[in-house]
Amino acid sequence: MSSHGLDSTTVLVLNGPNLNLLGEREPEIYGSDTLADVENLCRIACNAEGLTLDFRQTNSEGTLVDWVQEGRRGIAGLVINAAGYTHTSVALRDAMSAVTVPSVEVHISDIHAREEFRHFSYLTDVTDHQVIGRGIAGYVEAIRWLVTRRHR
Ligand code: CA2
Repeated sequence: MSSHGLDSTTVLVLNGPNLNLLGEREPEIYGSDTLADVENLCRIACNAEGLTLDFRQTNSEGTLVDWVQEGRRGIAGLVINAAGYTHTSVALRDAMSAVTVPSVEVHISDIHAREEFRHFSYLTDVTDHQVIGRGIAGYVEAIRWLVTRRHR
């Protein structure tokens, strides 16, 4: 979707490196749905709440930092699956720590049940909520969490 026109009804969903390959391999870990399927689920969840979805993927750390900065204020909420950068990126963590809107960290797989190097996330204590190991339904859960948070 377009990268402009963010407003108070926008849910920004950011996806990090290699998530464009979702559904292509490792279905036992990530399932066989594609990122386009994830986007469709997110759009349905947002539309049902009168929210507008802006769904993006990049393989570039700097682009993710730029997008987090873009969404740091004035939107309904931010959902991020930083993929591999979850476990490596101080820069992304620093960007997330400047976010003033509600934020949710999502991981399709249970990072705590996998290799040791996936157990630590730089984003966990700079996000308001985490949805981990729920498959792609975790994105919808994250959007629903933002909605309940919004109506508090
Ligand atoms: O479980 C998740 O959502 C992850 O964020 C996915 C990342 C991984 O590095 C994290 O530890 C956990 C990997 C995303 C790339 O996924 C692929 C899927 C199919 C084929 C190739 C890569």
